[in-house]
Amino acid sequence: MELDEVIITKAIVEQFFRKFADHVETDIAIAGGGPSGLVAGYFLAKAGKKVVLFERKLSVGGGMWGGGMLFNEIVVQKAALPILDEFGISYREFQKNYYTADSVESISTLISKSMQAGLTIFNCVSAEDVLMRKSRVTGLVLNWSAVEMTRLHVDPLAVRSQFIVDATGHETSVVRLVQEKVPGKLKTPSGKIEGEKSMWSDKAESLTLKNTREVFPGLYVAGMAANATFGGPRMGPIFGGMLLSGEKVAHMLLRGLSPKAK
Ligand code: 48F
Repeated sequence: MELDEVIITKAIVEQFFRKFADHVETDIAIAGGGPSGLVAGYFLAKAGKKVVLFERKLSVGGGMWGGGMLFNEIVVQKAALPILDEFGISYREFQKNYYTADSVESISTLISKSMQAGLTIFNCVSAEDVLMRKSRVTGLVLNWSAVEMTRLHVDPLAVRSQFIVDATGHETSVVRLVQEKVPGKLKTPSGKIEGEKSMWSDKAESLTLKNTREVFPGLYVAGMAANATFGGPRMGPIFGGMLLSGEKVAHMLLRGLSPKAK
């Protein structure tokens, strides 16, 4: 049978719009598709929640692909090995408490297993604002990253969720947007973004978990965004804290969620 370019086009367009329309109202919307956002999405989807993730770049995965300084290995400490086991990512012991995993295997597996668990991902889409009702973040305002990059004057669209997770890494994009709109109201010591501190792996890894929490009604932070928001240091290419942070935010949200979005 002859293949028809118009049918190929219709298949993509119709299927995409069905998928998008199905995710304008969800239980959780995650901004940022690095390791913390993907792990959060995995556990939420696995628990049967309706969860969508928007990633600014063409390739999902954030800062994990390149390991450390483009040496494509990551380090994971013992405490996070159960998450590597959950995903089926292979690792080797380097010395006591230091394990290494191939960064490409790690991130590609996080992406594929989270999607297979039910997470829906839209790539090349940026969160450029939030929806807010009665001092609560209730959704994300989205635009194509290409529109953002080319600075075209095009209005965005919006999606609504019971909870939003800022997993945008060092950029802390969503918290930054809230800070601009309602200055001084974040649940941080100063009411503002405290800002990321210099590298200190040990301290950063434990603080990432502690800082994974609600920063404004309806808005949670995970991963490096949590440390940037609450003033923790960066940790470099050790990823246990990122994985555990994603798991922690998922469990916090599962406790707070009312029945599944339609
Ligand atoms: O930076 P990223 O990997 O965040 P993470 O999950 O992990 C951090 C580590 O990779 C590493 C580290 C650990 O040692 O410090 O940096 O906290 O992924 C964040 C993703 O968010 C996307 C960005 O492109 C990246 O892929 N992003 C940033 N701003 C937006 C966004 C936005 N406004 N909308 C959508 N995606």
